[in-house]
Amino acid sequence: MKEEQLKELFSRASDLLQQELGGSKPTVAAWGLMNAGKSYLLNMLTDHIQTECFRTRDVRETAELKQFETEQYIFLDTPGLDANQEDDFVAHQGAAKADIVLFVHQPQGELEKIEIDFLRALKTSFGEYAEQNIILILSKMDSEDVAKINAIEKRMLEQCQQELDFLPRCFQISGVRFHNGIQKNQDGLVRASHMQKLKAHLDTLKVDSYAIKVTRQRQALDEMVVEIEKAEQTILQTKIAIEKELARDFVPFNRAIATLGEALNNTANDYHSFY
Ligand SMILES: Nc1nc2c(ncn2[C@@H]2O[C@H](COP(=O)(O)OP(=O)(O)OP(=O)(O)O)[C@@H](O)[C@H]2O)c(=O)[nH]1
Ligand SMILES: [Mg+2]
Repeated sequence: MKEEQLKELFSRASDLLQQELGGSKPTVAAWGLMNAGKSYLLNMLTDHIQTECFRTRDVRETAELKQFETEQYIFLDTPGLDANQEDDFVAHQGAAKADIVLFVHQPQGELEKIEIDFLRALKTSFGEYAEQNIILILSKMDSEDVAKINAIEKRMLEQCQQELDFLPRCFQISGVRFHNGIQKNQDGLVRASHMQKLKAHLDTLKVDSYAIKVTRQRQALDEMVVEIEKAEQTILQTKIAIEKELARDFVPFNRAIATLGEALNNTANDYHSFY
């Protein structure tokens, strides 16, 4: 382990310990792969119909955390995950702050391995709150037929159960239908977007933000202790290796000294016997 890595570990630990645990409204973060529809979803959940609060686009758009506060919640947008550790750092920071995570998946097929890996870590960090506070969103449901959307949802839940032993709620959502429904005053479209179902579900959640944050902090600190112990082991092993190497390097030197000592003794003896 390099010195910077060790420093980063300690700075993360101290950030965690200093984290505010109470006081503000619960945070709902949208999290998921790039282009999944996170920002669009948050615009609809916060009733940004005419003007966007969270910028959306077809290419990677969100790079920073962005939030909007409503009466009940703070909604937090995060950059799309793409398995590139550096770029994902901000997204992980966002998820770490959340009390509720909307895990957004677009209907291109089942959950990808990387999504399952992200969900696994998220689930662990939420402890006993995982099943209630991590909500799967199958976005863009308008882009495929009903049978395909249902099949993808079924598969996603199967994957969660089989691979993560986890059965969260899943909502099929169409932000676009909600947007058009509100703009054109068409109740049918609004209903078919399922957005109100999701809003109603969020309203019923009794989020104990303090308890969740304490659980997540404890979990993160436990993981950090394991990392610090690993770092300690690496350092100890390096120390032993250096000591061994030093001892090895001293063998010829010690031998030379011993030979020299012997030679000096012999000379001294010769000298004494001479006189
Ligand atoms: N058909 C359809 N398209 C959608 C829907 N929601 C979002 N989109 C489109 O999907 C694209 C990506 O949407 P964003 O909300 O920007 O996706 P994101 O997950 O925030 O993307 P990043 O921030 O770049 O990771 C945009 O072109 C949206 O218009 C939806 O419900 N239906
Ligand atoms: Mg975005």
